[in-house]
Amino acid sequence: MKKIEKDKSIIRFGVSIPYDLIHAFDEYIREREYSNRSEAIRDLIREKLIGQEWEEKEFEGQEVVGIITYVFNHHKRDLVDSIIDIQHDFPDHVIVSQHVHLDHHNCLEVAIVRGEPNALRNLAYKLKALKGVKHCQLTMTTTGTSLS
Ligand code: NI
Repeated sequence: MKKIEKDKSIIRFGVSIPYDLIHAFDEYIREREYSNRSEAIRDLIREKLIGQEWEEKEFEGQEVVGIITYVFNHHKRDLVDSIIDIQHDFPDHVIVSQHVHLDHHNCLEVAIVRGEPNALRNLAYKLKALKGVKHCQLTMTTTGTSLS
């Protein structure tokens, strides 16, 4: 009988995902005609890592401006305090933030930030890690000084 060698370069792992999220992901997979979830996940990871690498090279050693957009649960009252605390840890970076009440359950905030890319990333990661923050995205761009 032929012995099947296990490919050690492929790692399998289990992931816990909320029902709504996997439902949306399966929809994403269907639209793009992926044959399975694994291939779609591999592509998303590659895309994310390549995007990050590009961004790191693009802005290396420069001061940049950024916009952090985050949507969070309005009903988690301690969350607003945590968000404010994090912003206070970056007083030189946060230029302005604006709060919008999206609907009965959700708030949107936009923070305009400025500084070293790593500091801005760090700030965005801290916001993203808060429980109740549903979405958080940092977009960076040039301050304009390096462009003629
Ligand atoms: Ni609100």
